[in-house]
Amino acid sequence: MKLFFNNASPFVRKVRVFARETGLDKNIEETTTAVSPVQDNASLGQANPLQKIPALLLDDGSALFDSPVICEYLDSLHAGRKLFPAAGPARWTALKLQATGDGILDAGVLCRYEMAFRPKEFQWSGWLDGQKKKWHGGLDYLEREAGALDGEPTIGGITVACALGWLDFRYGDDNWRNGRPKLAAWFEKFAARPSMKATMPSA
Ligand code: GSF
Repeated sequence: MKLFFNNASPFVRKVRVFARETGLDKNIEETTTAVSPVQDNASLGQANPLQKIPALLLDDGSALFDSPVICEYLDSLHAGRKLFPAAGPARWTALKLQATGDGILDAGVLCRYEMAFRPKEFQWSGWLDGQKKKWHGGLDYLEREAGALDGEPTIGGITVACALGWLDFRYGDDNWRNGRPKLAAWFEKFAARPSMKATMPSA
């Protein structure tokens, strides 16, 4: 399997952490891929028509995207404890945590694109503030529901941890830990896992 990846992408990090937690990382070759919302990347487009990473090229030539789909596929490949719980309350909790982490990232990534790619004269602070409100809403929700993150890792915890790690990486000044002590304490423990330490973001 070949993973289109770069070290700055939090969605790719989800897949890399997931692969390490399930012992599948040795089966995945990584190919460095630059992405931009305003530049064509035809070779990535063959694997993912949306031209986003992560995309996973399988040995039969087919490809999977996006991060939730790739992670669920990886979960089908190993015989250990499943990180996507089977149908029932635990599954909905894990999926909702995943959706919250992904949503925080979607909002944060859109803000970065606004600032990095849109010409300054067209940037709109009201729009940036609106996205920031979304990611802060997600963080407040996680603080209220922090108990749901306890226990063995699931796709929910992995996603939330990658989102928080990315906020540290890109928006350190925003200080997401302020007023969110339970989430901060949970993250400190989770971030010490070898899978997280081996996948620290870098530019
Ligand atoms: C989001 C992937 C994404 O935005 C997923 O895989 O879960 N829902 C998808 N990837 C970004 C890179 S990153 O910030 O992780 C990407 O590929 N952006 C390129 C673009 O053209 O938007």
